[in-house]
Amino acid sequence: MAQKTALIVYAHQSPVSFNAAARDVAVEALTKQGYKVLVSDLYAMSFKSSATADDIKGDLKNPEHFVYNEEMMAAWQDGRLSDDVSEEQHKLEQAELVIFQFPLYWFSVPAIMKGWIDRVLTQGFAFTLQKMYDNGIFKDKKAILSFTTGATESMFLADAVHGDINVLLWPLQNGVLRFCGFQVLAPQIFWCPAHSPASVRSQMLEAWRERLHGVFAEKPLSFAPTEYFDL
Ligand code: FMN
Repeated sequence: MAQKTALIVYAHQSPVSFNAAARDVAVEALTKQGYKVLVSDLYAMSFKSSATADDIKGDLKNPEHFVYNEEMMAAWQDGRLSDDVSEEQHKLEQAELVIFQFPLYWFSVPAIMKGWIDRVLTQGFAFTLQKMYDNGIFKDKKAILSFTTGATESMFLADAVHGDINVLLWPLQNGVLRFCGFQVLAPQIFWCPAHSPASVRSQMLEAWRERLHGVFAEKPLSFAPTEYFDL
């Protein structure tokens, strides 16, 4: 049987950060289960975050009016995407599980990871107007947002200062992941590791390791089925 593959898309500048430790735990736990683990270390790769015409090799279809998604779709079809985008797409194709590991920046992913989303999940490759949500291209793949926060859990409640964490996860979990068909597993949230004692940080990492041992049996989060809507 072919070896299963997991991809960790990782965004942190420091190899001694909590995020790096969470990545290492995932690499170890998944490798132990026989998975081939690919890591895209975005800062180490100096991954380009801006979606521009440089992502396309050869002539543009319409240089007078550049439309990024249309040019990217045409380039994907013709094998003219830049090498960095193609390489990430190739990793994603192989992966049954994708973990996005990042520190929460402004209620979202860091810009470098948003760049990965903008540039790698091109129309045609990651979705079409017919293939999205329940019928999405990546419906056989699972994805997890695994992230650290600066704030505490009690600050991210519906009646607390930052509001319900699920509200800010909606664009990423529904608008990006589920839109492309991914089965979205529960987010892994490491609350405020920078201000937690070492013992709490170790417990958080151990809980992550423990979770990853059963991760392939986890039931995905439920979203409203596409058939509820007129598309
Ligand atoms: N923490 C939050 O709880 N909410 C935020 O919206 C948020 N935005 C941030 C934006 C920037 C640009 C930076 C640098 C930090 C932000 N933080 C925010 C704090 C980081 O999430 C926190 O420092 C990080 O998760 C700690 O993980 P680390 O120890 O691995 O660096």
